[in-house]
Amino acid sequence: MSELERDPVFGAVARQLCARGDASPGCESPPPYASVNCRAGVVPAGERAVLEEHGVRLLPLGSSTAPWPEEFAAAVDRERMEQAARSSACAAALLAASDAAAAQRAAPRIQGVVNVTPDSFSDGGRCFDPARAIEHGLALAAEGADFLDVGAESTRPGATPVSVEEELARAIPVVAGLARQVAIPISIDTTKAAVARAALAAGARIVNDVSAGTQDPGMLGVVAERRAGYVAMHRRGDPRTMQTAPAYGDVVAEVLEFLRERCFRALAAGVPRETLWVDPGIGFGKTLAHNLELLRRLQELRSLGLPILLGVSRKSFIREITGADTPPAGRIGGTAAAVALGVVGGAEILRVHDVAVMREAALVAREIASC
Ligand code: PMM
Repeated sequence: MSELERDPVFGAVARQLCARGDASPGCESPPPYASVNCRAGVVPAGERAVLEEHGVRLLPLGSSTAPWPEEFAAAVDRERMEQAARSSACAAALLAASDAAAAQRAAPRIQGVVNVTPDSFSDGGRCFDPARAIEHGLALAAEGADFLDVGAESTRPGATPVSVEEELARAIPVVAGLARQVAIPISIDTTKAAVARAALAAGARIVNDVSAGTQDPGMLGVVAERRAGYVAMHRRGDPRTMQTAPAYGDVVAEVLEFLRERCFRALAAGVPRETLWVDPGIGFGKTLAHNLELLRRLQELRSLGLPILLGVSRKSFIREITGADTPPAGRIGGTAAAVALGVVGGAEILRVHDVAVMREAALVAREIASC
């Protein structure tokens, strides 16, 4: 058994979590009766008995056709599961995964982007001046953003890295200024532990790390120590190299495996599971075909049982589809389409530049999808 499979959350149960309310004729347990698909041997016999006693039936992997954890969340009897969780680690893990799945049914949340860079592709340095960046963040909050994401190093393909000193000088006054004036949580978009630490001290509450901890070995420790939220995003290579002929066998499986491994590392470093989000990293080391495949099969990432953050806003895959030479700020229709389908695919947090419009798109998509 791998290290991951032994982990109570990502392992035996949540990894295979793939459940449905059981409507089979002849089922004697009182409804609701929830089934979980589980590979043979991963749940110890003693735990299996406790689960069955409390209304959860373990089925062999592949014997159920309804694959998503929220169906388990809807079918499970919470009170009985809480009882089971007292004597079964598997039941506790299932309950945690089921809660995460239930949270995913809640309204999508919008993260507004504040780039304090001279060279971001999406807004071309509009907010490089700290006072303008703060003003922009306040405007996004007024438009209804649930979070603000402050970034001071461009991640666009070909971007040159900036030093820690430069990134601190750009980001910290903006984080501090916004934290004094808005009640919504602020995330710092950085791959550097020193920047994350300073931003958390200045009032940020979440670290958005597009390298998922692969760039700076100190990052996960800082996040755990400060009990901050953490976004682990998938990317291949770094901004200088990532668009040089990216290749995958199965892009979704590879992104999923990467995120699973990175989240496991975050958990091992002491980052609480409740504060982890995952992100497939649209446009980061991916061709148009890879981006489309990830968006089409986004729901497969839900098997991690963690909220999915999706960043599609104004990205160049939209231009590649439309062929229109519109500047990034004009890609609103394409962004709204991708946001709407992302919500249907299970994205819970949408990272966008145009908060009010995308909030509307996300809410309408959510409502239609949950009918
Ligand atoms: N995209 C950009 C920057 N940071 N962070 C996350 N988690 N996900 C993304 O997709 C993402 C990101 C690049 O876009 P920008 O230049 O508009 O910030």
